[in-house]
Amino acid sequence: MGFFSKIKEGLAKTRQNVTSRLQGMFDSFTGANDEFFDELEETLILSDVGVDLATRTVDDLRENVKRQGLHGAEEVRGELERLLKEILHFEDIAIHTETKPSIILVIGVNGVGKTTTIGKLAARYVSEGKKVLLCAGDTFRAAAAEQLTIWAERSGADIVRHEEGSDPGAVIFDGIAAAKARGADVIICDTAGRLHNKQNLMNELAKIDRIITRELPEASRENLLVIDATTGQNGLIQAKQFSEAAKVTGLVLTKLDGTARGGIVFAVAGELGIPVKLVGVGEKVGDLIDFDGDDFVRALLDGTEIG
Ligand SMILES: Nc1nc2c(ncn2[C@@H]2O[C@H](COP(=O)(O)OP(=O)(O)OP(=O)(O)O)[C@@H](O)[C@H]2O)c(=O)[nH]1
Ligand SMILES: [Mg+2]
Repeated sequence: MGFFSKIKEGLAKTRQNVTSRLQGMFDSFTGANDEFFDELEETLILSDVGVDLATRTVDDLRENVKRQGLHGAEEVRGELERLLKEILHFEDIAIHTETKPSIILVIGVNGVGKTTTIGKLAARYVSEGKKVLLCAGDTFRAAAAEQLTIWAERSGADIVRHEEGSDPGAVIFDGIAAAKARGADVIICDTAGRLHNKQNLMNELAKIDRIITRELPEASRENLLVIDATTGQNGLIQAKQFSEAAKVTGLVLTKLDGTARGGIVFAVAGELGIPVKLVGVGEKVGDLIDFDGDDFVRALLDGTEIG
């Protein structure tokens, strides 16, 4: 299944909510008047685009429609599509794994889907013929390393883990050494989503980030922040906090299948200025897709059934 069909399927709940509402608006379109723009703004806000961004987008649309003299429903829809695509457009949305080894650090609050995303990513790289090493950097929760071990076995990746309660920085350090010794292509590091307090967590992440920089100064490097799409605008607040601990190179938006408010994608990309690189649309290993902003917008605005 291509990204377009897969994202359409993953967006089923959002499509029932947002897409059908937009479709209804364009079906009964009688002109780009205040009523139309107000309803559009409301629809965007209800889909979690965020008040500021929704207002800005509708203002831009209003202005462009006027300036370019756009009339019919298709013309207005086309301009809306262009504006939405612009929000999601970033020059570089690749996950960089060029060097051997390359390293991906996965961060985010507890329960957002970090470990699951790592399992899915590991399976993907292994299937591409890469040697993958997982680092169990979440030493806080007893079951965390166990969960990662299951994903490692399932996907055919190696794993480096220490005892519960040990220093996460030491696990990452050992993981990097093991990757160098074993000739691994990609290292993927799990981290805790919760420690005794938030400041602890941020300090720990900053420390891990420094260790990676020191041990692999030339390596391709990703710090992926995982955000649960169902938590709405809360995800934005988390993202701002994590960005202070480590430079986030990309966002992973999980559980898009579980929300009727997929507009959160615009909020995170638009407000944070960080590209969405991956989206999770289910719990299974294949339910992780490379994000494509153009297709995402098309899937959101396309009122036809999944083909
Ligand atoms: N529906 C759906 N569920 C998901 C997705 N990604 C993860 N999950 C589920 O979310 C739950 C939490 O996932 P984890 O991967 O354990 O989350 P975590 O961030 O590692 O959590 P902590 O280790 O507690 O910090 C699990 O039940 C996953 O199966 C997704 O894209 N869609
Ligand atoms: Mg976890």
